[in-house]
Amino acid sequence: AKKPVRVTVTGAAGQIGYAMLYRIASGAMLGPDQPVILQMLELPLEKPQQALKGCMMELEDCAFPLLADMVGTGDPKVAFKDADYALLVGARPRGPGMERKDLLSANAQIFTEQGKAMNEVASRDIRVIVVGNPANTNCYIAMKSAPDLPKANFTSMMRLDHNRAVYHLAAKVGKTVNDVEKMVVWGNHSPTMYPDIRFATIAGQPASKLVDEAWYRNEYIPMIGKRGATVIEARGLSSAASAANAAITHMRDWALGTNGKWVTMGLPSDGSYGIPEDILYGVPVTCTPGKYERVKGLEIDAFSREKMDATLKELLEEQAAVKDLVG
Ligand code: NAX
Repeated sequence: AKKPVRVTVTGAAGQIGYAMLYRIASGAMLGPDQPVILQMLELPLEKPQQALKGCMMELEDCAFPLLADMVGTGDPKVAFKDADYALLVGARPRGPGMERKDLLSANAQIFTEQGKAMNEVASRDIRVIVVGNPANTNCYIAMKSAPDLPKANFTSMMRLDHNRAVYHLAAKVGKTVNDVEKMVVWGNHSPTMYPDIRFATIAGQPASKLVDEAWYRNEYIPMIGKRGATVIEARGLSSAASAANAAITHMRDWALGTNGKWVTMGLPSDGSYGIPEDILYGVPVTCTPGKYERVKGLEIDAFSREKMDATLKELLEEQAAVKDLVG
């Protein structure tokens, strides 16, 4: 049998955490033959710690064969100890009257602390996905706070945006998600993201020939960008099951590979596509087990450049707002 790996989940008792823990413990993330040890972090306050205990009772009661052990804690140094994978979901939500800058700085503190804890106690090749918003900038902060860990191991979640983009493109032409290849969602996890279908195919046909350009520009792009808000309107709560699923598939693809299929990850930029180095930005990748590789050399036309620069501008503004708090 394989040796268990340690998986940290922060914000474990929140709604995404609750939709995520049981799937990780069932093998949905790392495969049906990989035992896991769940290391769950919640705020060190009575209510969230109590809720976390409840989640752990349910994990016990699932009797998952792959769940080798579990830890629940309010201390990041316990949660990240020797961790091989970390899903950073917990973040400070925007409260009433809170300015964008306050939100960024509250999160900068959380992700500085967690980055430092990982730097100190995690496995030297811990693989990290940041889900908590603003995900790309939070990931940037964690990465900068963990200088002894490989930068390339810090990623942010663009996969929910990617999955939304795939589904709605397939649905438009009456096909299924299985028919869609080579989707890209560039940039920030925010309404400025740019779902780019120029390389996409649907059942082997170029997507841009199958859908109307005006629909793509005027309806599809804004619909994908605002999908999170549309779910909130309907459900009264933000996306949780789909967000947990996106994080799990992001990690699964990274750990087990994509067999040549393109997926979108937020990665620290290597300078390609005109994105300044280290900015966390959604780009297309393929994965082989344990390793992602950027899809390189894609042509960027004028429309795309404008869209990619607009979402970059927002990321640069976020970065500027937290500059003094980093590193
Ligand atoms: P919830 O408020 O239900 O859960 C968050 C949990 O995190 C709470 O239980 C809270 O106690 C805990 N927490 C807060 N600060 C913490 C800290 N410093 N250490 C440990 N735990 C902490 O939110 P939920 O709906 O689960 O969403 C979590 C985050 O995901 C939010 O920031 C949300 O904006 C973000 N999302 C990101 C998405 C993406 O695509 N990148 C999509 C979905 C989601 O909106």
